[in-house]
Amino acid sequence: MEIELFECELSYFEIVSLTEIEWDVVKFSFFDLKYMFSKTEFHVLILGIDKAGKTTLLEKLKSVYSNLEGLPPDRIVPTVGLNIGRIEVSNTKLVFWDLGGQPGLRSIWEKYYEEAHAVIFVIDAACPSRFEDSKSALEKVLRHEDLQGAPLLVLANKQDLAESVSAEELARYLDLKKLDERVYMFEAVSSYDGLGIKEGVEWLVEVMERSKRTEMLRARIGPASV
Ligand SMILES: Nc1nc2c(ncn2[C@@H]2O[C@H](COP(=O)(O)OP(=O)(O)OP(=O)(O)O)[C@@H](O)[C@H]2O)c(=O)[nH]1
Ligand SMILES: [Mg+2]
Repeated sequence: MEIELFECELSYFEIVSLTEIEWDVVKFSFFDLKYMFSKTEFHVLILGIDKAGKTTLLEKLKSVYSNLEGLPPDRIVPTVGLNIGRIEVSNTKLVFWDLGGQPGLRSIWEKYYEEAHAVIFVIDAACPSRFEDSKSALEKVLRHEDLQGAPLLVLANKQDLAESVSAEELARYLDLKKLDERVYMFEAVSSYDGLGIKEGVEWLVEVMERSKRTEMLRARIGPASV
């Protein structure tokens, strides 16, 4: 169908006299072309309990991947609504949704699950007294059916602090049971100095590009979007 579109030129008269079925063919081909030339767009949820460093991470992502200066840490306040950040990595657009992690706000997270291609779960690796809270919040996220098959990147944040534990230690501590069929990775990062952030994002892009979850979202939304 696309070839036909390239090979024939329709006059104004021919366009106005197209039947409904012919219009469907033209529209379908147009959307297909738009899809072929548009960049892939992925939605990534940034979750984690309060003070884990989610918004600081989002601002660091903006400054690492775009010309925008992210907000400095001392201007970041606890999140109550939603912060959105857009970046481009190679030929891929990433839209990050950063939500508040205070206990009373965590029930809002699930409203974003259906549309998400992947999840970044941020943990303050320098605060073991709150690991249990992070573990149960993460387990609840993983149990939710609207997030089935979504790749998971767990970030052991605040590596610039001497007392922080490594990504391996954090993984051992969390000892997550519901990870069997999920693509996941633990990465040590610092949202202050940027350590580990590029490695994490590049891994995420690679796994989202070939994940079943992406295929499922693509089929649901249609050929014009991811
Ligand atoms: N040392 C250090 N501190 C960090 C790092 N990332 C965040 N912080 C600090 O941790 C505190 C919480 O950071 P936020 O980014 O507001 O945390 P959040 O997860 O968005 O919190 P909520 O919006 O309440 O859910 C702030 O004082 C940050 O400056 C980091 O990599 N290293
Ligand atoms: Mg925040």
